[in-house]
Amino acid sequence: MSLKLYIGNYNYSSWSLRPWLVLRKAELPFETEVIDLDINGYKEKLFNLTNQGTVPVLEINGNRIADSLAISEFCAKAVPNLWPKNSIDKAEAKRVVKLMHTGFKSLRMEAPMNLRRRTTSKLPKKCLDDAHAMIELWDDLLSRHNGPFLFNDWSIADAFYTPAATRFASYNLPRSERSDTYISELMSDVDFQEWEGEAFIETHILTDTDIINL
Ligand SMILES: N[C@@H](CCC(=O)N[C@@H](CS)C(=O)NCC(=O)O)C(=O)O
Repeated sequence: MSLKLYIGNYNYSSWSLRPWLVLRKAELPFETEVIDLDINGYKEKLFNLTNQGTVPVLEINGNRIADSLAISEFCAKAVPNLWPKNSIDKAEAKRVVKLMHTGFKSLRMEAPMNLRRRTTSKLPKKCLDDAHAMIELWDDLLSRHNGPFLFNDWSIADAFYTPAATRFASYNLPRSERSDTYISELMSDVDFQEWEGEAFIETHILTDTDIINL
């Protein structure tokens, strides 16, 4: 099987990071191609890949699928154990992944992933409410599953919350001790560290994202 993952910029593209982590944990060999976002002609490039006009996109033997969740589901069909084994945990993991995929909008807008960023500036209340709700969700799952991950062993749920974890570090968001340990666990993951290393040396800058909450 020949796999190629088209991604956005390492520093900013949270949706790209998720399936990249899933492919890594699945140990499926894949090539990566970065598409610089928000520059002349970038949207055309994205629409040339799929009619969704976004990254990530996974090319499988010449066929392409867009969307972080669709790509993750493809990997979970190809390789066992990317979702929790227990069927109740699996159902709940899918619920919390969907929640991340569609929810926490203010946190996503007001505190976008920006791996090079460290700031202590004040964030809007809605964004802080989202962050608080995420910590409550993590604390509940971690206390019920005995950690270090949301469902004990690493799963797609942890891939979906890794970009969110980085926002707590970038924007100095309040968190419980238990969730702080979880954030450290995700951010010290060897695959995440490789991605972050790419972000640190990447030169493409999204000025509009960098000036949010300066
Ligand atoms: N629901 C999609 C969202 C993908 C998405 O919004 N990707 C961003 C990059 S992180 C993108 O392609 N932005 C370019 C644009 O919207 O013009 C997914 O899960 O993959």
